Amino acid sequence: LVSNSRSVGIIGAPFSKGQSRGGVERGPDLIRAAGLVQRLQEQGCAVKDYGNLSLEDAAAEEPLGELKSVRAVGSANRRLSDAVQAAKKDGHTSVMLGGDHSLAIGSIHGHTTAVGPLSVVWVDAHADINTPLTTYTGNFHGQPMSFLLHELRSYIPPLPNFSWVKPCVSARDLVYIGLRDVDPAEHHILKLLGVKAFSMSEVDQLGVARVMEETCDYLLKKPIHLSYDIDAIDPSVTPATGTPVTGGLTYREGVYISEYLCQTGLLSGVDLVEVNPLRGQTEEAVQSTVNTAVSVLVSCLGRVREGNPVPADYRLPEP
Ligand code: 5AB
Ligand code: MN
Ligand code: MN
Ligand code: MN
Repeated sequence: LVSNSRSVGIIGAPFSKGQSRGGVERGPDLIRAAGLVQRLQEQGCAVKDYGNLSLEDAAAEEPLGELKSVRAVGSANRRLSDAVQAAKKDGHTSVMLGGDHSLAIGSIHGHTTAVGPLSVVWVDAHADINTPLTTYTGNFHGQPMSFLLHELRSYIPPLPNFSWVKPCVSARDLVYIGLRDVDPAEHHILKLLGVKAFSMSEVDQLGVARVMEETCDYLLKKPIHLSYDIDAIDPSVTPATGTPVTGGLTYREGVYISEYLCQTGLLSGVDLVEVNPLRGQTEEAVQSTVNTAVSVLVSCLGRVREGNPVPADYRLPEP
């Protein structure tokens, strides 16, 4: 046994309508099948698996202008927000398994509703900060941060099934890591709001250790929500994802980010999103993606590569 006082609440969010590719709704079951719960228990976590939410409505939905599946995204996130609130009220570190990244709306909304103001660390190739009026794909997985930021309130139109979403994060409390595919309007928003961002250029320049030091020096001492898009990591490692972008984090950099945030003691909620088995060319490609997702998660919850300590009352066996 290993000493670890963490209790973890896992919420499966099999939802894909924040983008147009099927398969990402299989993420939660694949990540579980790769042994997430057992790995967490072996490292001493108390785990409660809340199972999968039922989020997908069968009914097809007409786009609202450019925007795809508006009502489905709104109602799925409302349910997710309630589930995350319940997990936080039960005292767990919440772990949301996606699903696509539009689910960050409900996950972060629920987290902050339960615990108060948060820091948000967004690890992603993309900034996901388009507004419903700047998006040119119409996909909500490219927009979640715009709904959450106080500073963007006046740029968000009213949308069906979104009236419950209230901005709840300040631009000052947001840090991006891994950016390398940012739309012009998103870039404008990041500069306008002065958002702290470590693109892949800064990871190259400073190294991941300094990026994490600067991230944690910058952030105030609030509970941290980590929203981890698997496409932050290089597609040579995590190819099975909807919008891969070359030039990403190595496996080791990706795990280091998790380890570092874990050891702050402030990590209070995690999303792991955008694992899509139908986007892997081979079984190995899918397994590499899923196993990396599990490594990222166990590192968020106390796994350290040097080996984890035994409990204080451990006695080395004598013959
Ligand atoms: B992901 C794009 N900026 O808005 C858009 O994978 C891509 O959750 C979004 O980071 C990628 O559709 C969304 C072109
Ligand atoms: Mn992304
Ligand atoms: Mn994303
Ligand atoms: Mn993606």
